[in-house]
Amino acid sequence: MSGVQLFNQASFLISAAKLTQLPEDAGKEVAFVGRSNSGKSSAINAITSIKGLARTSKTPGRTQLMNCFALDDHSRLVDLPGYGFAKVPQSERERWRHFINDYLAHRVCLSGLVLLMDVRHPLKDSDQAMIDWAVAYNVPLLLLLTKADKLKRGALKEAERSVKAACPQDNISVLLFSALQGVGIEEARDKLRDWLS
Ligand SMILES: Nc1nc2c(ncn2[C@@H]2O[C@H](COP(=O)(O)OP(=O)(O)O)[C@@H](O)[C@H]2O)c(=O)[nH]1
Ligand SMILES: [Mg+2]
Repeated sequence: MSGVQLFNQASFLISAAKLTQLPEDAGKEVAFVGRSNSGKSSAINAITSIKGLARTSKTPGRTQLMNCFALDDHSRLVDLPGYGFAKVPQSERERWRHFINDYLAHRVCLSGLVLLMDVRHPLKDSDQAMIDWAVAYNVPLLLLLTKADKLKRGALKEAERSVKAACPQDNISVLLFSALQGVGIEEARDKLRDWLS
C-alpha cells in the first residue's frame, strides 16, 4: 500500500472526554498533539486528504476532547486536545497534563506520536515537556515543523537543523511540513504507515 490509501479511508469514530471513553485498547493508534493553532487539524486533513475531517479553526483552544478516527479495523488516528493556549485557566491545564500523561503512559496500542510545532516557534516549554514524556515512555516521535510556507529556504533549513540537534534520539524524526503547499505530507504518511503496520 502507498500514497494516500489507508489514510483516505479515515472516518470519525468518537470524541472522548476521558480515557475510559476511548475505543478498546487494541490494534494500533497514532496520536497528534501540539500547541493550539500549531496546525494539527490542518495536518490531519492533509494527511488523510479529507477536507474538514478534523475541523480547523481560527479560534484556538476550543477542542478539549480526544477525537478518534478509524482508518481500518485495527488502526486509528487520535487528535489530542491542544495545549499552551494562554487563555486556558491553570486548573484546566493541570487537568490536561494528567490526561495526556495518563494516555502516553498507559495506552498500549499507541504506536507513535506526531508532535506539531509552528516552524517559526519550535520547542516551546510545553513542546519540550511533551518530547520528554514521549522519550520517557518510549513512544516513537515524529516532529512536524508546520507552516513551512511561512519561511524562506535558509530559515527552514536552520530551524530543521536546530530541532534535530536538540532531539538526537533514534526514534525521533523531524520533517518540514506545510498543509497549504503539500510539503512533507507523503513522508509523514510513510512514517505513520510504518508505525501502524
Ligand atoms: N500558512 C499556513 N497556515 C496554516 C497551515 N496549516 C494550518 N494553518 C493555519 O493555522 C491556523 C490553525 O490551524 P489548525 O489546523 O486549526 O490548528 P490546530 O489548532 O493545531 O488544530 C489556521 O488558521 C490554519 O489555516 C500551513 O501549512 N500553512
Ligand atoms: Mg484543531
